[in-house]
Amino acid sequence: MYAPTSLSEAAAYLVIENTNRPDTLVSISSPLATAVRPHRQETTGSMVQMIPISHLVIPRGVTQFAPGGTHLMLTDLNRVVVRGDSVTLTLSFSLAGTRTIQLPVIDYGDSPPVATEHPR
Ligand SMILES: [Cu+2]
Repeated sequence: MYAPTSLSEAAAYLVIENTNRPDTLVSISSPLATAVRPHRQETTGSMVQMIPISHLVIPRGVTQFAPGGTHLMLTDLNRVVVRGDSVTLTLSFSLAGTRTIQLPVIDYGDSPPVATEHPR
């Protein structure tokens, strides 16, 4: 996740590897934020819009969230996070159940960390 410049919102990116049947991400929560929702970004001309996705389908294989595309939007943060912190996210999938992960906080311009977490 990139260190946010305000407490109003932060964008988080991750890689989900699904070795099973297509699944659906039904909800996400974090102790850091009032709400976490998947968004996709759409560019029409010079207009950039973020559109909430209520049920994000996770196909078999690798799903990459990335700047300019699908991301998780955390809103109403309850504390300041800076580079080096980590943020807990709990993701609930309709088939795979609940997974809790730790997302490292980096600054814009830092290279994204290599995914190493394989929660069970
Ligand atoms: Cu967004």
